[in-house]
Amino acid sequence: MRCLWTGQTSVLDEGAVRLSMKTRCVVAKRVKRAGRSWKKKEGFSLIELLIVVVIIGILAGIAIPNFVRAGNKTKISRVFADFKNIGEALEAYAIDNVGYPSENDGFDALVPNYITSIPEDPFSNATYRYYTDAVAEDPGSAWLLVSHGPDGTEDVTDAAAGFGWAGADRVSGQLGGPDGILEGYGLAGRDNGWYDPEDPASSDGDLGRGGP
Ligand SMILES: [Ca+2]
Repeated sequence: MRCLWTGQTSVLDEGAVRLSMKTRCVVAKRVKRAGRSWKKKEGFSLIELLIVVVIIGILAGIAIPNFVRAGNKTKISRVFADFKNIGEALEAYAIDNVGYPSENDGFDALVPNYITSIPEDPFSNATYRYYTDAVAEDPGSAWLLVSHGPDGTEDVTDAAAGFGWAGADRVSGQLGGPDGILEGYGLAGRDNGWYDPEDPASSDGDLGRGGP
């Protein structure tokens, strides 16, 4: 707001108008000064801003890992629920076909007669991995379903572990996760074996379910 009073008078009432305009001018200047002063007080100093940034950083440092852990927990539950459904489909298939699908046939052999669709691994956004000792000429005796686990990378593979299908390493049930078995399939004591939420060394581990 600019004060434009120049001392000129009105044709109606010179005194009244001049006084009124003078008053307006003074008020306008004071309001302007008050506004500047208020704006100065309103702003933050650099130190205040830095303190706010540090506090936000500390809070984020606490909240983000908790958020990630909660997300992982939900996904782990989903993985094991999916494994249960796929495992039941594999067993139903084995009854009708006297054996499990080979790794080459994979989940395609199950859909749609034994399961409507195969859900994706929430940790890889791709299909779960399926391992079995069944081959075209051999109905096989076991299967293993594997998720990438919270780190989102493939760590447990037949090539890495050398699965012993008939040996003591074969497991029935959940592998990794809060309630899962942490050994089996030649992966005991390996950092890149099954995912153990309590053990940071296994943070890249995978999740699995062995059957029957
Ligand atoms: Ca992994």
